[in-house]
Amino acid sequence: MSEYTGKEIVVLEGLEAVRKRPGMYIGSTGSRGLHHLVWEILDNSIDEQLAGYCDEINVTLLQDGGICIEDNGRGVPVDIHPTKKIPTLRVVYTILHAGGKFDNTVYKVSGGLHGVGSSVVNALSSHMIVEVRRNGLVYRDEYKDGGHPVTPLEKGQLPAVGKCRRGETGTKVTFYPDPEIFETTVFKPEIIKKKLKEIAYLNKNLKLNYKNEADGESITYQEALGIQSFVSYINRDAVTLHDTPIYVEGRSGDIEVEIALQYTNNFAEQINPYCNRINVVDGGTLVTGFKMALTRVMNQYARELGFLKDKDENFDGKDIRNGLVAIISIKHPDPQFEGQTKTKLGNTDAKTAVDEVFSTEVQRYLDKNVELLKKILDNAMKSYNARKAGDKARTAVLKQLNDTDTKSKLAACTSRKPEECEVYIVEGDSAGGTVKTARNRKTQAVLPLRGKILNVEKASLEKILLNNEIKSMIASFGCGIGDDFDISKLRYDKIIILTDADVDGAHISTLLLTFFYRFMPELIYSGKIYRGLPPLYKVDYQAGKKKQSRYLFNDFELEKFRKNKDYKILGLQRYKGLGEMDANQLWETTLNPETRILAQISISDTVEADDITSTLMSSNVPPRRQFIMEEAKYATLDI
Ligand code: 0R9
Repeated sequence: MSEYTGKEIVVLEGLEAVRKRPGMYIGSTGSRGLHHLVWEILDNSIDEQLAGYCDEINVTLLQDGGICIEDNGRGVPVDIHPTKKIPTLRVVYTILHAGGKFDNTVYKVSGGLHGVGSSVVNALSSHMIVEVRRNGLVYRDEYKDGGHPVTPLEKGQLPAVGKCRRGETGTKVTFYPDPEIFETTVFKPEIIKKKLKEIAYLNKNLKLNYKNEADGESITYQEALGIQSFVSYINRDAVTLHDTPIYVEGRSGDIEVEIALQYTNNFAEQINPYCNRINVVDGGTLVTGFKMALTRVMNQYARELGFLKDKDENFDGKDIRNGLVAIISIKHPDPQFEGQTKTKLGNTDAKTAVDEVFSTEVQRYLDKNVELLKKILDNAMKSYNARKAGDKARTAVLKQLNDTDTKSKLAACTSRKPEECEVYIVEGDSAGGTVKTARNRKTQAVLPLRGKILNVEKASLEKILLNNEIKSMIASFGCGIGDDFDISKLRYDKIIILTDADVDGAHISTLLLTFFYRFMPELIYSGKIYRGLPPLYKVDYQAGKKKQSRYLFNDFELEKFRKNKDYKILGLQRYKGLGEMDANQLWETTLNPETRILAQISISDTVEADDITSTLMSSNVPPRRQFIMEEAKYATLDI
């Protein structure tokens, strides 16, 4: 191992720590953690773009299972590091927590690993190759088995392996995730493509070339209009109040602000905030600044244009955000990410900057687009009036929630300890009846729902709150809804959606998920929502002389079973619905915590989350069906 002696021990100790506790650095060793490796490397290229030196990134899924990411930035420096006395490139890729210190970019992307992820990715790879083009030369450094350098240095320097055009610069990283660390090392093209699409929206001058060697697919992602196109994409199936999203941009001190927004005829609002290209899903100061400015500006206009009279109270912020889809993207030189998951921005100057830039620029825009302004105020007025009516309805509903009548559909469990209780939300009264018989009465409650639940994307708050199925759920969970929501009051540790394994069942489940996503999102974020997966088949078979039967949960399992030469299939029953199982079978396959299969629902990223709401909830039928069928096949559900 060349000229490495004492120094290498220190290096490998750092990387060894990463290999011992990968979860601490990348969250998990499942598919999510695996893709995190790609995001870490990509982040470095995006940093280089933010610094103004890179405008193109190639991402190639290699035939042999590796992945190659290449940018045309300045190239990682290869000169000797002043204190470590080895090439800087090797420092970056082998010393934990090296990275940010050396770079002088103004806006450092400070994601999970604060831009120091290169060495972490190396530590978790069985093989990594880094190639840098700089000074008319091509340099290459290679590592094996979790970051051990295998390229001999020449007089302490990284040897050049070839020449390139002078002025041609860039970094190319190829790596192979270590199968000893990861449960799966297979990259999913769909996840990668989605990420690249999101990056393209957030970096309007960046060209991202995707290529998959396995199927020959190649796509270039480039969005000249950036977040403005992102908003159009989210709303692609929605009915919008205006064709082109409003776009404003500006700078306040060191902070750059960009906002795109468009109104739809939906009732829900959706604001996706990004700081330094990181989706701060819990919002924070940048969202507060935006909301304050929007409410103030619109109320001012409403009075000037006579929508509100002197005696009227102001529009509530929610009236003005009714049907709003917005992307806020700011660049901050020193972002403070707060909260347990570091997904909330804390800098107070971000609030002032967003407020200042947005209020000035949106007024400049709306003064020139008075017709659009009137449409927006009209829309707010409708919400204002509906809210007044809704307030009355809400009071009535909250009063009713205490009535035994609303709760009567719930077959409660006897335990009062939320940590051991779960509630099954079951499609239909008849299946509900069987579940009631089959369950463990102490810890399992059952709430049967009649027919399809309301599509909350399309209904007014008043209608939503008067819907019986929704009322039953709010009453049963005990934790309120919307602004009154309090997760500490939730009566159950798990809320399990149990529908038939068919298209209708998948649709009901999607409607329920949408309801939770819009009105009780914390239930999803804190991992309380599950889908029960009832078996699709019961197969009677002979293995040797023994006759046995087994439940199979999907077509893949059946296919696998059919291929197994040790079994002779004697009979196959396909369950059309939960109702076809008796109480014993239902207990064994779907209710018994020891043997059942549950899929925990999570939200993986914004583009995906948007997809579920806008793809599924549009009145455009084909994509909805397609998604439901696809979703029905898989056991791990990300929405
Ligand atoms: C394909 C993935 N790309 C990268 O990982 C990547 C890192 C990187 C980089 C710099 C330029 N491009 C990059 N691509 C860079 C260069 C310089 C200063 N800062 C950053 C320079 O030429 O002066 N680096 C990221 C960290 C480092 N370089 C550093 F620590 F080595 F400086």
